[in-house]
Amino acid sequence: GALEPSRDMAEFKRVLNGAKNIIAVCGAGLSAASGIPTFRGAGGLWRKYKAMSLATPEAFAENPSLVWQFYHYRREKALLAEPNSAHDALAKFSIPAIRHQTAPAMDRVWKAHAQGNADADPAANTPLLEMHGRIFDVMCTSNFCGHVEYDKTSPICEALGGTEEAVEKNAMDATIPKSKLPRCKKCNVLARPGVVWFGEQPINLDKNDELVAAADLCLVIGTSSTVYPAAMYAGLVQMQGGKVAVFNLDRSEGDDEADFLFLGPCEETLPEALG
Ligand code: BJW
Ligand code: ZN
Repeated sequence: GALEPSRDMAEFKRVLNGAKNIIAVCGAGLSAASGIPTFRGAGGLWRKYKAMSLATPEAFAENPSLVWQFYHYRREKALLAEPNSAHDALAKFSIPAIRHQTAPAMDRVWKAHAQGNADADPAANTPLLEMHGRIFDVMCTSNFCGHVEYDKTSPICEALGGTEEAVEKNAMDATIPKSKLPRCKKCNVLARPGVVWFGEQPINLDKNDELVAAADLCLVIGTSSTVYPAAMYAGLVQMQGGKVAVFNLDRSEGDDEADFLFLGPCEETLPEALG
């Protein structure tokens, strides 16, 4: 719009209280305060490493050892993470909105998410749709098998153990033979991280579309809004007359179109906004 987004918290709370269907598009910035590096932006992983050389199926086919080294490093980081106050604020806020599920259960789902933990049954009535997969899922590369297993083993395989130090020093060097990389526990074919890479189809798109179509308020939290189709959701909500509120450390793609813009660490702004 022609207007600058509002930074009026009281006005945002009025909109929040009046909203019937609220969705949140959450990016890597949500977990920055938990010590998990973001992709882009200050301190982002892809300042050091070329995104396209690691997060594509082609990169994995070319050099599975290098790609596994990168994911092993990030798995180890995620294992150390604890939920931060932005996760807590979302958990507390979503509890009354969820039917058929007890409050402590929802709290667990969000906490589990923060820790990349699948203790929560993915088939349960969870409000969380992890559209780019989960870092602890290990997936078979055979189309005939397709077995996916949630696996927090540290290290994920013996050969990768200790290689995270080289990643930290920006000297990724893995030349581990395929036979020593993680293998499918069902058919023993080479396994890959169970995440969604560029060019692959995001998970739960139909469910996402349904939620977006019904939403009258979209919170956009800690995302650079550069990756599609996720980056599209806020605009779609606005096109159907809904409001958009962005919570980001810095200015981000398209945030000048938002109705509300709260700049700063979301672990500070979200508890205030949702509390
Ligand atoms: C804080 C903070 C704090 C920091 N508080 N804030 C042109 C147009 C449209 C689409 C395309 C196009 N060209 C190519 C495409 C498609 C492509 C795409 O979007 N490319 C763009 C780069 C242009 N998209 C795809 O390929 C997707 N698939 C697809 O489109 O399939 C088509 C299809 C549809 C239907 C059927 C069949 C096919 C797949 C995208 C997969 C993305 N995968 C990754 C990796 C996941 C695995 C892993 O973990 O490694 O997903 S990439 C990476 O980026 C990850 C993220 O989910 C995603 C978005 O990043 P995010 O979350 O926004 O993080 P950052 O780091 O970018 O931003 C962090 C933000 O937080 C910053 O703004 C900070 O300021 C902020 N922040 N600390 C608040 N404390
Ligand atoms: Zn298999």
